[in-house]
Amino acid sequence: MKPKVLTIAGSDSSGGAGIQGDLKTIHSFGAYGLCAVTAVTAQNSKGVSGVWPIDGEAIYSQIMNLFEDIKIDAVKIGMLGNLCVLKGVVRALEEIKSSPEGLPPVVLDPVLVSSSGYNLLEPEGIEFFIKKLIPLSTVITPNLPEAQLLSGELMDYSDSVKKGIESIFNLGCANVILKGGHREGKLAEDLLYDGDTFKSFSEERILSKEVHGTGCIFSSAVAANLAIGRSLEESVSAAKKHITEVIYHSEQISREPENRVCYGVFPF
Ligand code: PXL
Repeated sequence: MKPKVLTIAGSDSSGGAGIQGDLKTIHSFGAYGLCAVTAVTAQNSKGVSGVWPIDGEAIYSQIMNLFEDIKIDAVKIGMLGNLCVLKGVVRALEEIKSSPEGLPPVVLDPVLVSSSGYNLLEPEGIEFFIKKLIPLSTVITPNLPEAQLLSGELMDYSDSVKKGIESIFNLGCANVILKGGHREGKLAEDLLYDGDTFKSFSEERILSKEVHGTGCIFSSAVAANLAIGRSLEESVSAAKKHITEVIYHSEQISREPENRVCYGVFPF
């Protein structure tokens, strides 16, 4: 039987990020993807023009219905939209955690703002996110701006990067992966911290492309690999290789030649 991965995320009408990007990623690792939709976005390759979060009861019910029936091997959490949805997710995960089966590994992508600058979690939700959702997670996967926001550190040189990662770990998450995409250097270096040691994962930085949905694809690749039974280190390494391939093979989807945002095309 295929391992099952649940993505709790928003719908990206342009098909690159969110639920759509996650399900393609989960499928490409040979796992079976399930989803609980947190919000609908209206967007194309130029950016997000609207976000409609769903009802808190609706997200709770989607998650509980799946867990009641299906053995889920890993969960990925992405965009939440607003505090009501966030509370519905936390309520469901807390109930599952205290059930006899318990919670499978949870990969939390702290999606706060889209690359085009749209709020993907209302600012009122951030305190609850830190207090309640981070402690339920096995691993959190911030990029540099998200890590700066969560840690309150500027993180612009190597000592402050490690200090920032440690302070995110101290919010109660079992592991932290700082993604290297927004950092500088010839290689894109991700850092994994488990409260004890830092492990580095580097791949060639592909400079020429701005690719939509890379954070979603990376975190769902980590979740799919954990579901398959790989260790966290193996999962990060496989996810890192996968996202580098996706960026390399990505294509422009807009008909307008001057639009340079590319999308993963998943030829594999
Ligand atoms: O990449 C962040 C992200 C996550 N989820 C959804 C999105 C976006 C960015 O636009 O639309 C649904």
